Amino acid sequence: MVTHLNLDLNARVLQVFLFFNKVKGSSDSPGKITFSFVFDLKVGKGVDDMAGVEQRQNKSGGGKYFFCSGGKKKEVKKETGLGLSFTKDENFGEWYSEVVVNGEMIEYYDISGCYILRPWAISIWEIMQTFFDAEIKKMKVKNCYFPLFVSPGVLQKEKDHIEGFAPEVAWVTKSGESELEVPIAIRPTSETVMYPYYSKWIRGHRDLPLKLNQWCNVVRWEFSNPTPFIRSREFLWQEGHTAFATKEEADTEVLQILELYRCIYEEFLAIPVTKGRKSELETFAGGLYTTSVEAFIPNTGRGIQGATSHCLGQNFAKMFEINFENEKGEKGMVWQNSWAYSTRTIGVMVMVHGDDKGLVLPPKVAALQLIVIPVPYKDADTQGIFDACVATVATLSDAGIRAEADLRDNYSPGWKYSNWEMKGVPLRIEIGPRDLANNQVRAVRRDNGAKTDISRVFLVEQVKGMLDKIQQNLFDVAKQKRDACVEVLKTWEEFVTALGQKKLILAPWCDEEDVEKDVKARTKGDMGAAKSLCTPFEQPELPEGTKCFASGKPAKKWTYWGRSY
Ligand code: 87F
Repeated sequence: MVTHLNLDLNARVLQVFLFFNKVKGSSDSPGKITFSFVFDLKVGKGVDDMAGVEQRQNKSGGGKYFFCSGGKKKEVKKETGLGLSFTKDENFGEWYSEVVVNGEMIEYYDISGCYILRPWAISIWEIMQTFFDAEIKKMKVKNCYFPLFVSPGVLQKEKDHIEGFAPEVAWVTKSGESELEVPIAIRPTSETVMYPYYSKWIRGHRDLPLKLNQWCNVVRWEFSNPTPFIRSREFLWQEGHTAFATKEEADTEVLQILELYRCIYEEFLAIPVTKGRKSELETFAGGLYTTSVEAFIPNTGRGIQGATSHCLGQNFAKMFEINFENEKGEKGMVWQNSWAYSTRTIGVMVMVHGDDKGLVLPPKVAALQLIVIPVPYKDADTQGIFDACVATVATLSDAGIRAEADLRDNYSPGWKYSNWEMKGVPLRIEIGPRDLANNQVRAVRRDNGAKTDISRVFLVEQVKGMLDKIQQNLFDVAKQKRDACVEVLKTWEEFVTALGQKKLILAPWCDEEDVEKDVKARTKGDMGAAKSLCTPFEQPELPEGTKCFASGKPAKKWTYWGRSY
C-alpha cells in the first residue's frame, strides 16, 4: 500500500492523493488490484496553516515517544515502561497527550488535528448518548440525518452567521482528476443545511413545534494548536435544531436543554459546571442569545465551554423564510433554538480527573466499572482463585455492574494493576489465597487508592456503595479544586494579578461589548487573551454603586472571566 500526501498550503489548497495498491487478483494485471482515490480539499480563505504533520507514537510496553510538528521530528522522551513519562503538574500538555494515548482513548493520525477514537473513548460517548437521547425523546425531539455536504449558495446565505467562521470551512474541489464544477463545503454545523427544509416542512401552526436532532460528525479546519477531544478538526456531536410558534416556548427549551448538559457534566462526568449566559461578543453570531455550561481546568487555569444552548430568535427564520400561519390565519415567523455538546466532554473529563497514573474514569461513564484480578502466589490453589474471579464477575454482572476479570497468564498481577489504573477503571478487585480462604475479596479504589476487604456475602451492595462513593468523591474533589481557583475581585490591578495566578475570575462588569474588546486587547500575549466566560444565572448580590472592574462605569452584573480553550 502506498499513501502519498501532497500539501500545497500556500495556494490554500490541500491536495490529498491516496493510492492504495493492493497485491491481489485483478482483471488488468493478474495478482494485483489498483484502487485510486483522489480529491482536493480547499480550506477557507487567507489564513496561514500553522499545523504541520504531527505524530505521536507511544505504545505500552516499548517504543519511543515522538512529536513532530512543521516537518521537524524530535524525540521527546523515552518510554519508561508502563507508567507515564510526564506528570500532570510539571508538564500538563505532554501529560494529557500521553494519558489519552496510553489510556487507549486516542491514537494519533497522520492528518494534523484528526484523531482515532478507540473503543475505550467511544464507549464513554455511547453512555452519555444513551442518556441524552432518551431525555430529548421525552421532550418529543426526533432524530434525523442530513447530508455531510453543503452547497456554497446555501452556506453563504446567512452572512452574519458564516462571516468570521469562513476560514474554518473545508471544501471538496475535485473528484478523481477533475475539478468539481461547483465546490462543495463539508458541514461545520448544520443550520444552513437544515433550515431550507424547515421552510418547506413548516406551513401552519400544526407543523409546530418542529424538534429535530442529529448525531453526526462535523469538520472545522482549526488553525490553532490541535488537542485530542478539546480542539480537533473533525469531531462528533449532537446538534438539536427546533422551531416554535412562540418565543416563550423557545426560551423554556433553551433552559431544559442546558439542564441536561449540566447533568451530563456534573452527574455523569463528575465535573462541576456553571450555567450562564454568554456576553454579546461571545454570543453565536446568527443567534439572539447564547447560554452555556462552563467548566474549568485548574492545571492550566483555563475556562472551557462545555456545551451551548442558543435561542436563535427569528434571524434564521427571516433568512430562510420559515413562516407559518396561526389559528387566526395570520402569518408569523418561527422562533428557533439550536444546541450541541460534543466529544470535547471526554477531554474535559480526562483533564479534570486524570492523575500521574493515567485516566480516572467516573463509574457512571466507565465502559468497565470494575476489574477483577487473580493474585495466585506460588503453591496457591490457582484454579480455585480463577474460579472465584469468574464467579465474582458473574455475580456483579447479574447485578448490572460492568465487570470483567483479567485472567491473562502472560502478565503479573502488578503489571495488570498499573495497566487498569492507566485505563482509569474505577474499582479493582484482587483475589488471592487469603481472600479465597476467608470468602472475601479486596477492593481498591482508583480515585484515592483506598483498600477494603469485602465479604463475598455482601459483594453486590458493597460494590454498588463504593462505586457511588467514587462518583461522588470525584465530583467533590473537582469542585473543591475549582472553587479554590475562583477569585472574586473588583479592580483592574487585582484582575491582572489573578490572571497571572491562573484564577477563574468573578468580577463586576458594565456588560459593554467595547469594554470586553478592550479587556481582550489589554491582556493579549503568549498565553492568549482573557475573555468573559459567562454571566452566571446565580448572581451574588451586587451592591448599589459597584463599579465595573475594567471600565469604572456602573457595574450591571457579576461575570466570570479568564483565559479559555
Ligand atoms: C465554524 C465554521 C462555520 C461554530 C463554525 O453552537 C460555521 C461555524 O456556525 C458555526 N463554528 N459555529 C457556531 C455553531 C452554532 C450552533 N450550531 C448548532 C451551536 C449548536 C449547534
